Amino acid sequence: MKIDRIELSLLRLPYVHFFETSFGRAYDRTFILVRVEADGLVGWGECVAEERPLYSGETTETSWHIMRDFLVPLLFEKKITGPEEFYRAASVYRGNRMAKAGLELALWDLKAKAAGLPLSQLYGGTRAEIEAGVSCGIEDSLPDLVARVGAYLDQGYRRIKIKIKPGWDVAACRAVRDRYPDIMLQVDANGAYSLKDMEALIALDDFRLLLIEQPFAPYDLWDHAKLQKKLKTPLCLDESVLSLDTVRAAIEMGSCRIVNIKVGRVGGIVESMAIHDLCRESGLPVWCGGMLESGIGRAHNLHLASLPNFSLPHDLSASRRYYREDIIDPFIELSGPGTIRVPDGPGIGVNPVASRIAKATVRREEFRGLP
Ligand code: OSB
Ligand code: MG
Repeated sequence: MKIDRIELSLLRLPYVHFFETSFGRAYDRTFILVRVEADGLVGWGECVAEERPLYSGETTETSWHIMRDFLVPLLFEKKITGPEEFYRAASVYRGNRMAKAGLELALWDLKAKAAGLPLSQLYGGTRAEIEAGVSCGIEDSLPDLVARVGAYLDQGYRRIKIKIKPGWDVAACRAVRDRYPDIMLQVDANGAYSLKDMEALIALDDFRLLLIEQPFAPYDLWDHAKLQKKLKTPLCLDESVLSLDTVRAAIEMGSCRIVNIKVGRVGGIVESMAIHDLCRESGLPVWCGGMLESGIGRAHNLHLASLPNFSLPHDLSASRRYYREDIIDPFIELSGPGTIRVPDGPGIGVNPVASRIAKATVRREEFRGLP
């Protein structure tokens, strides 16, 4: 296989409903689509870096720069075609994991299409359907939040995550729990707390939450370990989990009992699978986080989530939860109450729609290797 052409596109898609976290409110998403052509096949990846460096230090512009000036030349110069080979070669560059993952995903899609297999089969996935979940942003009022949770439950979702921040935490959990005493509920702070907020965090222990996600800053494995000792509820790390090594340290320190795996944040599928395997050996369940991906990134997540230790419900919802016009055909839908089927066609198993991609594209650049 020889890579003929790589195309990067910057897309902007409006959300169906604004999404507010402890970082602020967003009305749309800007992200980079990666399209790689080889031997008449096309592989697709999505780089989940956001426009502003809030969730991560990477942005759409840093990722574009790293892909254009370092990763794409590396691929062409070394005549790399396989995702594992790309992962090893790209590891000479530090950080920039979302940029690396965007390209690696496209190479995985190509590899699976060349083999005529769905990605999940290439990964050793064991599930045909995964447990879906919805991540609910911060709303203008508690009644708005409860109404939104109710609407998602009516659509069939069975696990709800709510975003919290200081001042929107205990009351938000109480409002949802009072109305829905038995649902699977969890919270995500995106690192908005510090040790001085211990009291509010310990109060969350009373709401029978599945987990509390990333209360403290990303680098802060130590304070997470201190908090975990004081809680019955499992802590789950998101932003802190950058690599296999951080997961090993977190497990040894007791910083969490559950791990959220995001393929972009950890720098690709190879790293995600290594984290999955370590957590499995260590007795920690993992689940697949989301970055409000388009259908292309979400299809990739569905395949990853088919691995055996992805045993808690995921931040994986139907296309219409996010976008009115998702860029794939068919849309991702719930296949039963709270479940989504893993696509079973070759590669990502969903079809990108050129016209919708063109409509959402704000910039594009193509690269070709030497003949
Ligand atoms: O912290 O999990 C997060 C979206 C963007 C950035 C960070 C996060 C999220 C979500 C959305 O919670 C989950 C989804 O894609 O459904
Ligand atoms: Mg999170």
